Amino acid sequence: MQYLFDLYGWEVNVYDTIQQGLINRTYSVQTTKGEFILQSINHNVFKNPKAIDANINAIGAYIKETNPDYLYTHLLPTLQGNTLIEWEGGYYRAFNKIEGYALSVLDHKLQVEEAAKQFAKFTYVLKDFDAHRLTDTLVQFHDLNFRYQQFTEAIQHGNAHRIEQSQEEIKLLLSFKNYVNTYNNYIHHNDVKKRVTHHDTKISNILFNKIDGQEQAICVIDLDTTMSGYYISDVGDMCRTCLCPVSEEERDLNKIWVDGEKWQALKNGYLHYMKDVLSNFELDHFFFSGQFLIYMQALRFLTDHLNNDSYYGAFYEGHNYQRTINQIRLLEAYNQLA
Ligand code: GN1
Ligand code: MG
Repeated sequence: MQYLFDLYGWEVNVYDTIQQGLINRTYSVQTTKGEFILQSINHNVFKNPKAIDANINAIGAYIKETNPDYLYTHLLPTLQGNTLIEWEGGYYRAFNKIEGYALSVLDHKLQVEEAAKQFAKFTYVLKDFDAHRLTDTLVQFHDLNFRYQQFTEAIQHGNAHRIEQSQEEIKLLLSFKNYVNTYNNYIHHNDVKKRVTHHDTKISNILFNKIDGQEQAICVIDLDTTMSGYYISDVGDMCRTCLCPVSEEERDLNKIWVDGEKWQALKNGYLHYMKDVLSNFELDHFFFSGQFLIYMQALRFLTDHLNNDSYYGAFYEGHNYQRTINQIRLLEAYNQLA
């Protein structure tokens, strides 16, 4: 690590890993100049770290010019001016530490509204940025056809024992195929537009802070999957992670329920910025966003379980199976809002 610290000109007192996401590894680094965030990009998942770097910098430059007061996670350049470092087969980048904290569940509908506003604002401030300038950092990332296809492959060629044990969930997820049809009708509609979309709007990717005693969502983080996409991705992942009092990690399914008032708060917050930007057809799919994303996440967790946890990893036997049944229960609870 000393090699990296030297590139940034840091005199480091202490550093430690911090819990941030399932994919990358993140460190908090205390230096004589203050605290920084250093992160290694998971190269097994992100095959093209340079594209991530270029996307974040392109958006950063645009924001500096058009909206300099917007709080954005600019990449920190090394003393030589690089924002991405290749070292010992890994890829690293750093950020200034932004004062604030992340939450994995929200207790109050005001927090939901705040978070939804902040994610909406991100797409809103970039509404005139040509989304096609961004490279897809994960190809077909939120393509439900692709995720469904990966799932059908896993149920044929995956771990036979796990396939056998997951029959009930497999049947259930196959029976929800109509979401794939709705998704296809949606993406092929003339009034649907691709925009700069975050694609990982789980609630822990918002920083909160207390400002004048009031808790506010101040900033969007983790821009690795920011690319051109559909707004239903972002609203969907908020529905998945903001409306229920427990997270995808919860094993007691009785704790899973969906709060209708929080859903309304999410909608109010998101539409505060995006109401006049979205077409009527897009707006009509606001509720579908949640079905789309929760369903896709259930497919992805079960696919990974059947593929021996090769993508998400597992901290205990059956971890991705547990996450799957959590998300299926969440989907059922979400549908009760309709
Ligand atoms: C991963 O690691 P993190 O928090 O950035 C995943 C998301 C999933 C999420 C589920 C690149 O996000 O798509 O929704 O886990 N990111 C990638 O917790 O696959
Ligand atoms: Mg992420």
